[in-house]
Formats: sequence, C-alpha cells, structure tokens
Amino acid sequence: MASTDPTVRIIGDDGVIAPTEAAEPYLERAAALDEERLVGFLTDMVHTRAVDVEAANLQRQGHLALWAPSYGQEAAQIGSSRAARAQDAIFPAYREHGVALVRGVDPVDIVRMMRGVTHGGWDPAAHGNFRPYTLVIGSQTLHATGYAMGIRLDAPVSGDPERDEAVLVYFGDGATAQGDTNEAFVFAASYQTPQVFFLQNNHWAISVPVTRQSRTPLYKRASGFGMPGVQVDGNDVLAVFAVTGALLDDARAGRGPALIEALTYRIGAHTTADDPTKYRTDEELAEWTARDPLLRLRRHLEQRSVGAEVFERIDAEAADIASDLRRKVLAVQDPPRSLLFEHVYHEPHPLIAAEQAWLTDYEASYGESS
Ligand SMILES: Cc1ncc(C[n+]2csc(CCOP(=O)(O)OP(=O)(O)O)c2C)c(N)n1
Ligand SMILES: [Mg+2]
Repeated sequence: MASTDPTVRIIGDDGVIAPTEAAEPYLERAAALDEERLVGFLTDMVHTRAVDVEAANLQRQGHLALWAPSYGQEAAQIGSSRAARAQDAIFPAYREHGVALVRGVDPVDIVRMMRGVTHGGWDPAAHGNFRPYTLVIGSQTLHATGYAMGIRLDAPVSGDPERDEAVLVYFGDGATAQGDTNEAFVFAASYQTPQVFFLQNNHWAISVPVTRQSRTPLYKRASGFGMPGVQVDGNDVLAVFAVTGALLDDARAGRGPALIEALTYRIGAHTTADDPTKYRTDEELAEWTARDPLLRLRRHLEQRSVGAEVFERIDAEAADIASDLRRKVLAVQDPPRSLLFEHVYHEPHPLIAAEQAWLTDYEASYGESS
C-alpha cells in the first residue's frame, strides 16, 4: 500500500524508486527525465558541493570574510532551478550557490562579495535574471512579489509557456517568521502573481530549530493565505524538479502563486562564523548525513547502470572547478576605496564629497592612498 506521507518523494535514500501517494500527480513529469538529464543534475550537485567546500576552506585560510554553506541542500537547489525556464526571474537568499551556478554565475563572483570587495556580485541581466543575494532575511520575498505583480499587471498571459514568465523566490524556515515574507504571501495571493515561493526548510535558523518557528508544518500555512502548499522531500532531486516544474507552469499559465516546502538539512554550519556543535546533536547530524542528496542520486544512477567512469569524470571536473576558484580568488584585487562613494547618489553630493575628502586625508596621514 502506498504511504499516506504528505511529502512528495519519488526516490528513497537507497536510490530506489518508491513514490509516496502524494507524489502521484508528479510522476509523469519525473518519468520524463532521462538518464542524461539526471547525470546533468548530479553534475550540477557535485560541482556545487566542490565550490561550497573550496569557498569554506578559503574562508578558513583568511581569503574571504564569511561563507554560508549550501552543503546538504544541493538537490533542493538544483531540482528547483533546473525546473525553471530561461525567462523566469529568480530571487535568492544567500546560500543558493547551486542556483547561481545553474544560472551561469562564476563562483568567484559569489566569493568576491563574501570577501567584501563588491556590493552586488553579478549583473542579473547577464545571468539568467538571477537577482543579487539578499542577506536581510525574507526581504527578497517582497522584491520577488513586486516583480511578479509587475508581470501580472503588464504582461497578459499569452498561453505560450516559452514566453510567459514566472518568478521563483528562495527563502528559509526562519524567514517564514518575518513580516516581509507574510506580507509577500498576502500580496501574491491577492494579485494572483505568477510566482513560486521555494522554502528550503533546513531545520535551523542559525541556532533556532524549526520546531520553535512553527507549531504546524510550514507548507500548511499556504492555505491560510489562499495558495496551494506542497511539501516535498528536498533531498530527492526528481521530486523537487517535478513539483517545482508543475507549480511554475501553473504560475506562468495564470493559475496564481504557490508555496513549496522542501524538507532538507543544513549539514554545514550556518556560516563560517557559527559553531553548530553548540546547539545541535551529533545524532541529528549523522541521521541527515546518511540522507545526503548526492549519494541518493548517485545510488539511483548506479541502479540505472550508469558506469563508474561517469562519476569519475564528474568528480574530476569538480576538482578542476575548485582549483580554478582558488586560483581566481587568490588573484582578486581590492577595488579603490573611493568606489564606496561613487554610487551613493546619482549626482555629486556635498556630504559625500566631504566624507570622501576626510577618508583621503586620513589615509594620507599614515601614508596610504585609496
Ligand atoms: C531581518 C534580519 N534579521 C536577522 C538577521 C540575522 N540572521 C541572519 S541568517 C538568520 C537565520 C535565517 O534562517 P533561515 O531563514 O532558516 O535561513 P537559513 O540560514 O537556514 O538558510 C538570521 C536570523 C538578518 N540577516 N536579517
Ligand atoms: Mg533555515
């Protein structure tokens, strides 16, 4: 008998196809993924992990100020972003490194921001409309909803899925307790925006467990706002891809917004400034490490008779990407400090000019120049 688990899951931890009852509406979409596509997903996931681990190491070695790991959340990020169409706009929080890679962001541009030498990181117009990282918790949900309202009001649905646009916005379990996120839900539902809210429930908001954030499973909150809410196993890339694809299609076709709660786990620390051993147990970590999304997909592909040489090739590419990142990070130059003043106002401003003059004098007082 199929399970009554409300979570959409298609492959189990052992890689075997064992769909839950909730997965039924999504099975056809998942079945359409051929082996090549799935190997592509694994490639994205392994590359993301390599970048993540290398960036965390670079932080430890003093080359960047901070790093927020995506380790453990690769299936949620790759499954969802690969389900988006090229014309869809994507609004990330700050650990969506897998999504960034899928949208063509060079990892060194993420690291430059975390090193503190750029304010933005990349040009969304040149990177598949992948918007800048947002560190103010939940605020990107409002940016995304405003953008989606613009699409709704300015661009009538054409019915052509190649042309109609949707918006995909990422946020965490902690962000669901922010006013911004709840306001975004209200406006999205009121205006029936073409939008999918993608919540990565990684079980922690720094040291606050999700059980303290919510007395009810987070996907259930959607119904109070008047949108569908779907809970998916966020470590199952097939399930994430199929659910996100279906709800983005609904959004593009004018059927309104939806919330996806992807159940996953932040195997890494919150950031490199955090020590998770202070607040979570080794047992919990071990339980989720055993459910690693990369291993799950790899096991599945092995069962589909994908040969060892494919995994070796992916691993070798990942090692190259990591060393390329290291090489580029070591070559990053600090921008002139005068840059700080250049984009405050569109036109020259006496206060900014005075502050800049002060900095120039100050630096000159100990022999530096900006
Ligand atoms: C408005 C605001 N309040 C507090 C913080 C400090 N802060 C940074 S990350 C974080 C936890 C966010 O947790 P969650 O939304 O679950 O995302 P995760 O880091 O787990 O991906 C907090 C409170 C912030 N950046 N912005
Ligand atoms: Mg979280």
